[in-house]
Amino acid sequence: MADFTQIIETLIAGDSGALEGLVKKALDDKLAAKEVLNDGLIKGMDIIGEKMQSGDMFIPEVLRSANAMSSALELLRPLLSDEDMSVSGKVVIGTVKGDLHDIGKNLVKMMLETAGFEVIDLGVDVEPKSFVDAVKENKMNVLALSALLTTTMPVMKQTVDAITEAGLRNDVKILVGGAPVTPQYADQIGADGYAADAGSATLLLKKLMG
Ligand code: B1M
Repeated sequence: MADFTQIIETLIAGDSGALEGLVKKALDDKLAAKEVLNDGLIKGMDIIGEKMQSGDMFIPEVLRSANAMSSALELLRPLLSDEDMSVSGKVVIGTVKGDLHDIGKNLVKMMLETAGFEVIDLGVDVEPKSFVDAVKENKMNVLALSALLTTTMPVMKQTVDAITEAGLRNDVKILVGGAPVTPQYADQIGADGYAADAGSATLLLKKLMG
């Protein structure tokens, strides 16, 4: 496996410019975009999570790293594409109310778009009603919910319930994901599916859309 130590350390340092340079170099050296993503950037974010938990990194530093990650992802975007562009699906995506984490959600959005899905992104901190309105107004057939905090997972259930109450449950497939979410939780709240990462989210949706 290639050595991603420098990418990981630069991500942790939150140096966007240097990180972009390293990612470009890795791609010039013919490393696969998926490898740079999974073994470099995502691994780095996991270490940042551990440092955050142990009090070795604080919010402003984590935010700098998150911004560096986002610009590095933009470089990878054109290379994470899928050859099969034949899917037709209209997806509303967002991070649920109370939750500001958007890197994973943006990655899922990016992969869905490159797989041919039309995606409306409502951003972060999205109320159940806003998801309902977006599904209704745009006649979307998929709702994709992201949550990174155990405290915001219940908002996923509130959102599924709001969709049901609005009479839209049969019109839309609901997909949930995010680090604390499990397949059991997806079942428990009546979602149609759970995906552990952006690649599986795309595969699962292709399957659900038949
Ligand atoms: Co926060 N944070 N954070 N944070 N943060 C975590 C999630 C945490 C695990 C860190 C820790 O303590 N170890 C912890 C949550 C603990 C818990 O609830 N279990 C935590 C906490 C506690 C907090 C605060 C409460 C801290 C505080 O204020 N004291 C606070 C909450 C703010 C809020 O949301 N209201 C907070 C704030 C922040 C920042 C704003 C500083 C920043 C977010 C910036 C941003 O997103 N723009 C931040 C970050 C960066 C993290 C960590 C370090 C990294 C998250 C990340 O981007 N990972 C995170 C630790 C960790 O996850 N290891 C942590 C990379 C990303 C690619 O992975 O998002 O998991 P992920 O997405 C994956 C999969 O989960 C999946 O696909 C992606 C990969 O392909 N996926 C889906 C995600 N959504 C999906 C949807 C799908 C399908 C798959 O279908 C719809």
